[in-house]
Parts: sequence; C-alpha cells; structure tokens
Amino acid sequence: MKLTHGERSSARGAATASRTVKRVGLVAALALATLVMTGCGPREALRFGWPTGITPEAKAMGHLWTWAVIASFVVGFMVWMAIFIAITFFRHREGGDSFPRQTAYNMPVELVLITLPFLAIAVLFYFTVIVENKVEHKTDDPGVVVDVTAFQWNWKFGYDKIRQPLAGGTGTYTSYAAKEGNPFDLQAQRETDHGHQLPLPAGGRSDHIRDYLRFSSIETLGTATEIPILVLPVNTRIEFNLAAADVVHSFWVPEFLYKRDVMPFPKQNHSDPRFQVEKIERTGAFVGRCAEMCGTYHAMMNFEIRVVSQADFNRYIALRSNQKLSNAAALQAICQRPTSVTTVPFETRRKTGGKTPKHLGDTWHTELPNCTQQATGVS
Ligand SMILES: [Cu+2]
Repeated sequence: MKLTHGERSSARGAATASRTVKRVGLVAALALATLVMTGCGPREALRFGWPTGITPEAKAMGHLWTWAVIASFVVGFMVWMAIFIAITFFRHREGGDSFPRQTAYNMPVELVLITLPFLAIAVLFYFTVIVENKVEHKTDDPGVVVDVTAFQWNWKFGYDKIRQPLAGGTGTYTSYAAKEGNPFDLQAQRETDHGHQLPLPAGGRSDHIRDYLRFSSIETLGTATEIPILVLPVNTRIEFNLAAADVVHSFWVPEFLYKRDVMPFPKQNHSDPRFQVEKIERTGAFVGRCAEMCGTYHAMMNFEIRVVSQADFNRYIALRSNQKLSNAAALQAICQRPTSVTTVPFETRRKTGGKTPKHLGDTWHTELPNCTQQATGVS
C-alpha cells in the first residue's frame, strides 16, 4: 500500500515523538541510576550536596537551603515552560504577517509579571530572616565559653568559662581566663616550657596593643606536628569568642554549616566576634578549617572538634586543670583517641616518602577500645 504525502509525514511525526519519549526516559533512568548507585537516600538527595548538620542552627539552614532550591526549580520550570510555549506555538510561519500581535501595555499581564517575582523575593526574605535570627541568637548563660585565637597558620583554643552543671538551669561559672601578667609573657613562658621557642601569635611582636587577645589556664595550641583538638560537651550551648592575632582568618566547621570571619581588633573592625550554637547534637570528631585566604599555609590551617559526653567533658577539664595534663594525655585518660582522626598536620618537608596516613580512624566512634578511665584527682 502506498502512503499519501500527509500520511507519510504524520507517520514520521509519530516516529520522532516516540524517539523523544525514549530519550527522555533514558535521561530519567540515568538520573535515577546515578542516585541509586551513589547510595543517596531521598533525605541525602534533598540536601543537594550539603553536609549533615550537627546543630539545630545547621538543621534550620539545611531546611532553608532545601526549600530554596525546590522553589528555584519550580520557578525555573515555569520559565522553561514559558520559553517552550513561546518558541513552539508563536514561531514565525511561512506567509504570515511580519509581526505577531503585540501585547505591550497589557495591564493584567504586566501586574502579574511584577507581582510574582516580588512575592517570590518576599517569601525567601521572610524565611531567611527567621533562620538568620535563629543562627545569630545568643543567650547569657551558655554552658561553655571558648576563646578561639587564629594566627598564621594555626589555632589556639582556651576555655574562658564553664558552667556547672552543664545541662540547663542556673549553674555557677568557673573561669579559666588568665587574668594576671602580660598575656604575651605567659604565652612565651608556656612555649619555652614546651621545650622549644615558637613564634608568638602576633608574628613574634610582644606588643601590648592586642589587648583583645585572650589567654586561659587551659589551652590547646596547634603546632606543625599536632592538630589542635577542641574538646566540647554534647547537648550544651557553646559560645565561641573569636580573635585573630595577625590577619583575617575564618572559623569554619562544615558540619555547623556556618563560618565566621576571625578579625584582628574586632572592635575597631566593627565586628561581633561572638557566636553561639544551641547544642551539638551528637558525639564524634568533626574537622574544622580556616576559610579565609590568610597566606602561604592557609590550606593547612585545620583543627578538630571532638564532642564527648558531658561527664567525659567534666573529667577532661578536671584532668587538664588539676593534673595539668596535656590535651593528648587528657583525651587518652577519658578513653578518647589522643590525636586527630579527621585531618593530619601539614608536613612542611618537601619529601614525605608517601608517609601521610590515609586512614586515621572512625570519626563517629572516637572512644579507645578496652580502656578504663583514669582518676581525675578530685573526689
Ligand atoms: Cu587562616
């Protein structure tokens, strides 16, 4: 049987349509396969690449991000459809007028096109402000106040004050802030005690102008051979008080989904150096990094946050303050891995002989196996 011209072209049209359906099906199948093969669950996929948050603030930001991306997809889909309709149904036809019907000054259309984007902005703005207020919220009674000092190119952590009991209520604060003497002398003394002279935080200048820097009787100092581990209690409000001894750094813990610039002279730079997290919801080890380009070894300016139970944290502080144990020794005494499990110190020698360790341990389970806790020296 012979096909007429019209029948032949409609048959061709049907073939093209089925090919398009096949292609769309293939793309959808590939997308699904990618999702399944990467082991992503729906929750994982909806985070669109963000880390799992470990604070209520991080969770709120994660949800805002998820909904903002979904909203962008909806708007994007509407725009793509509008483009598709325009290029499909309103294309120039053979023998048609040179201009299609013009619809400028169509009031209802203009109003819709102005109102819709403003609505989208207003909704995004509203939820952004709600989440921002939650993230920036501070109370007067955090469980632990930590002093963070960033310097080229490492970190120093000190415990400014700790409330007892840690869990809620009106406890009393114990302060570990070093009040007497020139803090730079204290620092120099400590570094000499350590066995070898290290440069002072303020680039070796023992000047007195950096009076915003804080020093504590319990400090953890990162060096070229040791990643500083900041030990914190789980389920406790923590305040971070940031200060830079030299240039601008940035305090970033990816699992907090939050970073804040660490400024020298915060007052003169009109910056608020304090922020709080309501609580860290789980124990474990979490890497922290400098997120502001601060010089040659910026990329190696890593630290670790080690979250332990409140009882272990109390023991850790007692061991460090009463028995003057080092950070590593105190960690070991509370049955925690004494060195970082999330990152390694930067090897400054050119040849490492491939000795950089790859597997440091389980970041979710940092307890030492078969370990009994050491006495804290207090009853
Ligand atoms: Cu830095």
